[in-house]
Amino acid sequence: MYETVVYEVKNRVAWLTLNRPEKLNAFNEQMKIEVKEALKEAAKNTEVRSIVITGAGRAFCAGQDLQSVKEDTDYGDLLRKYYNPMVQQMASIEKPIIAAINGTAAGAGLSLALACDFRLASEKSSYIEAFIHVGLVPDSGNMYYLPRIVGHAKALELAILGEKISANEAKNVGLVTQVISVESWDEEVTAFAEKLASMPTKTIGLIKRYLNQSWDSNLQEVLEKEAYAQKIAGQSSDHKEGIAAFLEKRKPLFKGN
Ligand code: LHQ
Repeated sequence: MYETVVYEVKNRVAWLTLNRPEKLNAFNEQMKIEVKEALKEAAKNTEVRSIVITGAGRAFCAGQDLQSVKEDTDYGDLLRKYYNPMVQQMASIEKPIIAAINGTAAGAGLSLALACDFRLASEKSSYIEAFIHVGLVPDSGNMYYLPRIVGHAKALELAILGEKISANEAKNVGLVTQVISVESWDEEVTAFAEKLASMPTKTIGLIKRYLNQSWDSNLQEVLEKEAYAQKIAGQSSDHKEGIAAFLEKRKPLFKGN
């Protein structure tokens, strides 16, 4: 049983809710351990074909719990022990991960959203690279993902000026995929997650793996990786189903393998 997160599986979707609302879902040690554990569970469960990370209450996540850090803590060690493995775990999970950003995403809470594959934004959500306000640098993959998502100049601006931006501003700079109204939030997030869960999961995993690797590869290497991935995708049962459905003029029923 988890204490700081709620984890449930419904209709092929794993829902991971950060659950320290009185602390705006800031990461204490327990929550770092439990998020990693719940993600492991979702990755392992073959029934699960998409993963949603969201927050309880009015925030998505306020980053590191600043009240729970001991004075003599080596922040480098803290990152190496908890945050960095979590970000690497998320990149290595070959299922789509959706950040359903219900409210404020700050500091490492924003990094967590950036490490997801999709970001759905509630119209109430806001985004702040809070690190600078406590004299820290962006961490937990923030300096990797932010410039790749919004471009170098905008990343620098957000990281150094540390201004809070709204959901609509986040959409305008490409930080989030979609802004959703409060009234249709649950329904639209569920529909998005369930749609992803009905897609060819194995192929999604390959796309995720090789798009990530493309940043460190040259054209020749990417071409070879595409050929390798396409050989695997071409042998999947979802590919066979996709072709059969196309020829029979019907909707495909993908099983995820
Ligand atoms: C919090 C927090 C919080 C504890 C709100 N902790 N209680 C990695 C490795 C090593 C070391 C350090 O850091 C890192 C990565 C990081 O994440 S560094 C950045 C850490 N995060 C921040 O600096 C964000 C701090 N929070 C804020 O700036 C604001 O609270 C935001 C902008 C998130 C929300 O503002 P408001 O909506 O005005 O809410 P509030 O400030 O009134 O907060 C509500 C409560 O939540 C309040 O508690 P209280 O008992 O007074 O009601 C806050 O103290 C608590 N809270 N963030 N990170």
